[in-house]
Amino acid sequence: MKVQVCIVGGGPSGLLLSQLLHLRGIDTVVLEKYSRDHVLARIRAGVLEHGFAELMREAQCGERMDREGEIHRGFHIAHDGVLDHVDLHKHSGGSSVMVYGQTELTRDLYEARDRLGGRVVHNAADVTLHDLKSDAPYVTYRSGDQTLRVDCEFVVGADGFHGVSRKSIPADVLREYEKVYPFGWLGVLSRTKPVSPELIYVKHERGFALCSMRSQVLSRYYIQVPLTDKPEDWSDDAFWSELRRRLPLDVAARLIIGPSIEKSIAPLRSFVAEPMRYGRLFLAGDAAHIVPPTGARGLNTAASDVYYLYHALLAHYQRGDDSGLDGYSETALARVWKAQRFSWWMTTLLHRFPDRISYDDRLQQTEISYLFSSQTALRQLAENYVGLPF
Ligand code: RFL
Ligand code: PHB
Repeated sequence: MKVQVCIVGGGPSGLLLSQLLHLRGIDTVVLEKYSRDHVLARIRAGVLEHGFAELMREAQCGERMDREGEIHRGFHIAHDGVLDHVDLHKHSGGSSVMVYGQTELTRDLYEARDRLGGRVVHNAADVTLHDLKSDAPYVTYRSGDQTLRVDCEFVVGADGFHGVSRKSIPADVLREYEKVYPFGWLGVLSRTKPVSPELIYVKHERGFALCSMRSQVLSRYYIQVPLTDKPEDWSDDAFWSELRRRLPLDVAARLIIGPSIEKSIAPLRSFVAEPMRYGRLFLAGDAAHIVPPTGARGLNTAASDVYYLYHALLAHYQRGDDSGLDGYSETALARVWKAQRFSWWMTTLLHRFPDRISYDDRLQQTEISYLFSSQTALRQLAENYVGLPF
């Protein structure tokens, strides 16, 4: 097979880029390691920034998102038994976020790819990238007992944190920055009415908690747990009672519980790989960087990579202008690091660190009281949460 752009990874980054390029007449194929059902069984992000929602509309994938997604103009932070409000709309100068699940968004992208006859190969095993420094790179993969080859002009590595693309960059070229947090988030999805119309981030002496949602009938809750815990260690009853203990009393009293339909633990980690380009390979999304979920930046940062790469490839194919491709790594990384900074800040603000000292506790309390006493501090939070401009 011969295409202009071979995209490795059929998650949101790969699918969105392939859809945007296809609409502009640029030929792509997406190679995905797993089946579509497997990809659609992942429960991940829930909060989309305005720029991402715009990109979904440009990709002609925004219809259901605009119908079923919820616009949120603010969220709460619970601490010391009180519930403080962050008015995103007011403090960001009129912006808001969209609450729409990554699972639904990925489904919409797959359906859009089907409608246009886009090529997405599932169960592509042993994907291997070749000759990335040449003008004629190619990718091989195994399907059953056949090895197939895709010749292309560019390769996009959108295969997530555990993918092969980043690992195809020689170790003496790649620089990796990593911070592993000493806890994880235990997440539960339940078919219940959310406890609050807006998200509640909770700082509590027993550990962080988050009340989120996918719709008015589907709730998503998280609690901070030690890294040694396993989802099987937590019965539904144990989860609900721990969540209740971390919520302010009146919120706990309103919590509606039900059987979990998904329960999983995500470790918290920050990671950045530099550069995001090696020859004809461009990395996008979790393949190049991940953040702890606290600031809801992961998928949104993936979307800004897609935005830069889409425009860079358009300029190359439409005008022979390679400045966007040449500047891609630097441009994308500048925004990536700002998302890293914000996620680190929110994680540090709200979690209970096992190795903390009393000084850290007082600083954390002071940071919270400063936040809610300063319009400038609230503006900084709002500006980052709704998404910095692309
Ligand atoms: P993905 O989604 O990991 O997709 C990569 C795809 O590549 C495939 N793949 C391969 N394909 C071919 N060959 C190989 N060798 C391959 N290896 C892997 C995989 O099967 C997969 O289909 O990366 P992508 O597209 O860059 O998207 C990134 C997002 O998934 C991620 O950043 C977010 O989910 C992070 N995140 C959140 N982000 C937000 O912006 N807002 C949120 O509210 C938010 N909440 C979250 C989150 C992530 C979480 N977890 C579980 C990590 C909440 C959680 C709990
Ligand atoms: C989610 O709904 O899964 C979610 C929302 C906000 C976050 C992280 C996860 O910061």
